[in-house]
Amino acid sequence: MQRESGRPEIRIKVCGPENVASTTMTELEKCMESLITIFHRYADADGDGKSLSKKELNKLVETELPTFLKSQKNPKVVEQIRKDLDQNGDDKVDFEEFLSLIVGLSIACEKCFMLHEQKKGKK
Ligand SMILES: [Ca+2]
Ligand SMILES: [Ca+2]
Repeated sequence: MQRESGRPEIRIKVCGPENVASTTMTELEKCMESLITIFHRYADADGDGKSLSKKELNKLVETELPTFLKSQKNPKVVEQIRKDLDQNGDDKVDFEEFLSLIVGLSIACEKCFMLHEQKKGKK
């Protein structure tokens, strides 16, 4: 499978059986686990757990990103997101494409956060 997204290839084996029993996960590790869990909670609905169909993505955004959804005035925003995310054009959003959404939103949130912090600092 060839990706032309210019993203760095990270080939790290993290799923060794020796790691499964690990109980002390850091905050960041928990975050990553949550992303995976949430993706599959929705992606598995139609039996194809590798990707989110249109319906599955709608459900995920409505349920998991309600604040973001409310801040959007365009009622077709999810449709727009799906088109933007779907880099290989198969009409579905796979895990990597889903991560682009999370990365994009996180970057936007971080900017808000920094602005907020700056304002607080000026008081
Ligand atoms: Ca699916
Ligand atoms: Ca796709």
